Amino acid sequence: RRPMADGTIQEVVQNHSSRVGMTPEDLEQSVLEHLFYTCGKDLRSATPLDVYRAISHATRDRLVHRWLQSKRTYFHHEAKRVCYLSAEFLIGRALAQNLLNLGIYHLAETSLDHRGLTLKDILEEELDPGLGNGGLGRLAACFMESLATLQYPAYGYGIRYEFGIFDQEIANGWQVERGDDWLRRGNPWEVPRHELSVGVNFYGRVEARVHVDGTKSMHWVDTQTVIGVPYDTPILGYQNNTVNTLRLWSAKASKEFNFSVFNDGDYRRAVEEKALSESISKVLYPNDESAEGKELRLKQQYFFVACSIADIIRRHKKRFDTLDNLPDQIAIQLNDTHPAIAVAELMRVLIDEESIAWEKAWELTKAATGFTNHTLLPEALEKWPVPMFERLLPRILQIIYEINRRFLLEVHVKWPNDDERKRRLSIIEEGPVKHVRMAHLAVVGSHSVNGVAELHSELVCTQLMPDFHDMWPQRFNNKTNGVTPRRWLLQCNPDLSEALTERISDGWARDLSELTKILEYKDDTEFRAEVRAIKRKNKERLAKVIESRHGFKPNLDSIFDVQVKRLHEYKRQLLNCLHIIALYQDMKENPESDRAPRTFIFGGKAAPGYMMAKLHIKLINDVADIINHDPAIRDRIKVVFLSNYNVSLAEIIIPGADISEQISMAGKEASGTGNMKFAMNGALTVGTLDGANIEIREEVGAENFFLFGLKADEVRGLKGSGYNPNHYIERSPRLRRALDLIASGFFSPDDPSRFQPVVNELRNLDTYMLCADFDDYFRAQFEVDQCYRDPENWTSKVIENLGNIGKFSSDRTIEQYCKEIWNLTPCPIDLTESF
Ligand code: 7GP
Repeated sequence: RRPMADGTIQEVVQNHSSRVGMTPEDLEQSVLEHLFYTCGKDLRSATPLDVYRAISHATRDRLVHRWLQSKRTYFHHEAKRVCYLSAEFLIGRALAQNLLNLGIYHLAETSLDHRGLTLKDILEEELDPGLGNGGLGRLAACFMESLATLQYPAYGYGIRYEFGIFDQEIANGWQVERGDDWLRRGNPWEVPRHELSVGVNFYGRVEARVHVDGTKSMHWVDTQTVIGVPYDTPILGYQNNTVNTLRLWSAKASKEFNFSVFNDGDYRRAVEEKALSESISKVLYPNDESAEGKELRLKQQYFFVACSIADIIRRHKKRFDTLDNLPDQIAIQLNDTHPAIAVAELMRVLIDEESIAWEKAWELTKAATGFTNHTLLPEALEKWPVPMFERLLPRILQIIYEINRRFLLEVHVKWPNDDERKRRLSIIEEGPVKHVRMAHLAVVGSHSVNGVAELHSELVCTQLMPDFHDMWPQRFNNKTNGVTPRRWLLQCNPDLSEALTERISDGWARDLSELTKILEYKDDTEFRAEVRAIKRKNKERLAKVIESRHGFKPNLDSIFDVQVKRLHEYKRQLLNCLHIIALYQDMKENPESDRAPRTFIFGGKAAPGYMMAKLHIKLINDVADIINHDPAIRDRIKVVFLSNYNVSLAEIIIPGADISEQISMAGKEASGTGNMKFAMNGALTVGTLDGANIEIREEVGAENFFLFGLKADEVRGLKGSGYNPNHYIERSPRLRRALDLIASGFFSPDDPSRFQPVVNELRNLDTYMLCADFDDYFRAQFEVDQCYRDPENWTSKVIENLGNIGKFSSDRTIEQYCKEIWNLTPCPIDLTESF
């Protein structure tokens, strides 16, 4: 044997058994080695952070051979892969997830225990990567996990924001934002790949060159270049050998600094240019469902898309000497319109760099690309002013104009002389300032357009893009969202997981439809008691968090009634708050009234510029302050706003919930995914017929779901015929009284008119129809109370929810994307195969 043989995966792995071995001793050895060699510490001097780093590296080591082997397998088997382009990946903490998916969680507990350390505490050392705002980013993370678990070749492409979603503090009831410096402790999960850096062009101008043979080519010249450096994070499947890659791009200046400026003595300006380039990947825009018209945001989008397309083409050309088979090899999925510019960028690369004819390039682009819409809110539709676009990306704008010209010709053939229709369909919106409509570009450049729940997909066809649906009805389809049961049951609810596994064995974690087997135990008194005991334990865990932050421990016998999600008027946290106020007034008026005690728990961030949402946070906190301190109420009502809701806090809150609030105005919530997580963890839903609530109710049974409110078509009808909130306020003494109490300054004695804007909106406009839904909501909540008094009945509803929630695994969603949009087949990884 040569001292340094050929260095194959198999050989390296053999020589480093402590780095891949799976006994407690192997792991212990490996952790100690990393403490020593990676952290430069021994056990005596190690801090908890050092231990976290060491065990993370020891865990990562166990992924590396699977990771390399996955890449090689895909390459050699020419497996078609999906490239999921998303401006957000809200992945949450990695260590516990990787230990679980490797199947060594308990082993790691044991190894640390040998050294007097507790894994649970070490896990808390990991900062939660917040590289997303909410549902859209978290969905991307669930998809990446499911893709790996189902052994599909997949790459996630996004931005390595230096600062993720802001940290939220609550100061005197108001939201205060702080920068999220999530990399300050280093990140053991990422691997930079400097050798795969990509240059991205901005600004400059386009030069047409006519060649001797009469052909013309376009050249984007005098550009400013920014370098994209990829950072790779491994995504491991559940107890298999698949490790896919999440590749996030970080912006780096192409010149460290401008030497001529430096030599002229202007050191500040020389460094400033560098800082400007690198600002591209500096921070995540914290808007949820509202477009940000800033140039820097467009730069971010083009930056990560251009890097990703270059990477895709590079890898393809390494394997094939043609691009004709591109759509047989890759599927590109656009996660909303943030990466929609990929349509034009892929065209640019195919035409300008690969000299492919327009028609052929267009065929390839459309065949490769799919587009998912995530919201119907008009304010979320991205539009870029043409003058800005032209300055920043002149060549891309030219290509978009050409795409549009050819598209409008197609429209003309289908509907001659229908100029109004052309105006509606055009990628370019006319007006004092022209705008590029990114959703139009995405639809025109894709072979598939999908919504994220049945109702939502239907509304995409009938309300959002009816003209496009007229044009290409076959292009539109639905893919109802799902969540990964590994993180959202196995990891966050270990006791419930164990109780399930004990009865129906462990198959549910890879096939969630197996949960139906638990329905056999619906009437088993022992199982029911266990379900209740587990919920109580999870409530206790949540209560401890509340106690540590708020100084009181909620009554574990109270209903834990939870609404956690981004703050938005359409999600109607305010309706929940009105119910609390009405309940409070009822109790004050009738102290003997015998309603079940409740703990109302809120969590969620408001976009920093969204004043009304921030005022709602303040209202919830002011209401909490008054009610929690009212001696007449005792602990029959408590209200808590938990600050800085994020993935790791969700993992504690969701298993501790009795009631899940999913109360958006019908027709506004595209799907929701929190709704699925709660039902999966034994909470009952109070909800409207919106998004995936409809399908959840269908699955778990109407009798196991607290329904209220207008339906989407009723909302539309009422809006159409002139909605007047006063009509409802007059007829509802409870609602009137609650509004009067807020308006009186009762909750804001230091500033009695503080909540006047809230009351005015409800009395004058009530855009989201809280007034119309209030009485029915109150009725549904009363039913919740009645039901909670009968624990056996409640538990049987909980079990019906659990047993019928299988559809909402993201595994099911991903199987549908693979079969119906991407045309992918699984590519299992064999660690013994050598290439
Ligand atoms: C969200 C939708 O609001 C939510 O209903 C859905 O479950 C989730 O996407 C995943 O599909 N949308 C966003 O988070 C968002 O920012 C604007 O949409 C682009």
